Amino acid sequence: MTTAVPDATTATTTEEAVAVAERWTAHNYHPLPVVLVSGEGAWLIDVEGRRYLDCLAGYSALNFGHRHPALLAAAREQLDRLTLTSRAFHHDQLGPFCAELAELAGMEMVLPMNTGAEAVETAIKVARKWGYRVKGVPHDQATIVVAENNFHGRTTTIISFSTDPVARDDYGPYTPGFRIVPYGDAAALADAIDETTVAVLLEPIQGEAGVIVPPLGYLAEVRRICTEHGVLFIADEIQSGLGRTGRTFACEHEDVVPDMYVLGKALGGGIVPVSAVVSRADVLGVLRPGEHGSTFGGNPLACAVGRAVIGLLRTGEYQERARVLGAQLHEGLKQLLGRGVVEVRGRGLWAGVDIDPALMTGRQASERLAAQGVLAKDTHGSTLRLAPPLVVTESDLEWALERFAAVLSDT
Ligand code: IF1
Repeated sequence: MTTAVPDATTATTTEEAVAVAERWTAHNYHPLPVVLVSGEGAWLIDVEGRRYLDCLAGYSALNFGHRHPALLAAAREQLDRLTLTSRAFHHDQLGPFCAELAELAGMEMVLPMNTGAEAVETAIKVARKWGYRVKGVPHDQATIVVAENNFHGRTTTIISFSTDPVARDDYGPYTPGFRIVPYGDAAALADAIDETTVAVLLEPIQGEAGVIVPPLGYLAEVRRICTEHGVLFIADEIQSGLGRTGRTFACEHEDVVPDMYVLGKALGGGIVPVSAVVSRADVLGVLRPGEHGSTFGGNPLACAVGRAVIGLLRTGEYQERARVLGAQLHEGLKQLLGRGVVEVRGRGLWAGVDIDPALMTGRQASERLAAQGVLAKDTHGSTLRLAPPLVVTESDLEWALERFAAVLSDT
């Protein structure tokens, strides 16, 4: 049978490579028709040699850009030593990684995992275990308060408390024990807490919802309410953390310290999946051997890369870049208000831009930007998310903003 699809190994054009991927890959994404082959810093090159400025950065998994030399060096050195042992044994990178991450977060203990969703699931399990063993919540009655329009990953339990039908529908039966309240409404959150409540799980800034920054004082109020009710404040900083908003953690903008940080994405330097729950000993200490785990969690290669990432964050250089360049990004975007942009939100090098729906959808905007050499991603409707790597330069941003203005005016 002659197949219309080119042979996977001989595809050379964008169309051919897309056709091969579409033939053999499940269609759980609708990617832009861009086939990338290499990357350096904030720039990418596609299969036909075209260059793009990356303004998505892997949804903040590439805060340090593509193939950061220090991160590659750490990975290469570890590749030549030891990559995986399982947690059945110790290895020489695990202790230092956990100690250095705990110190960066001002915490006492780390549970290393791989993906963000695994770390969120870990936080949920630890909060429930803490609720039963420490707080004394009646067994199998634990509740966790979450926010409308949350995004914490795609496991069956996590989508059980999603309010996005696309992420949730037709995956039932759903995991019980979650209460959903409006994001930004501290009174509603307090009302949802009772003697069964073990935790509040929030993104300090909601990413997928469209880079929604809560009202100033909200995080501090959540912190006060959780302390008052003896409930764990779990901050999902998988996307907002590790420099993206101009601070190591987004909670710092309100001088808030949660009971648990959930980290991921950039912790792996854009090289390997690395995630972790970072907390106090009285919280993570509830776990006994055999009660949780992962084949790859805390593996030597992940820890070596993670340690190099922590080293980059320790100087404060990337947080400063996000502050300074973020101000330039937001100033430039505000110039587009009334010229096709209806609202700009965000912090640091992270923006949610609402485009006038009468002009174009977010998807159309991302397609037109790609044709101009800028890679970005829409979220819902006509919202575009901009999150370049923190290694982006002033002139890169100027160039991208000019192209964004051109896309908006060329309608
Ligand atoms: C996809 C969205 C962003 C996250 C927060 C946990 C996770 C994520 C705050 C889970 C992951 C990714 C998932 C990826 C696209 C991207 C995403 F569009 F899905 F919602 F960023 F907004 N907490 N977000 O943002 O981490 O298990 O993926 O490592 O699923 O398409 P993960």
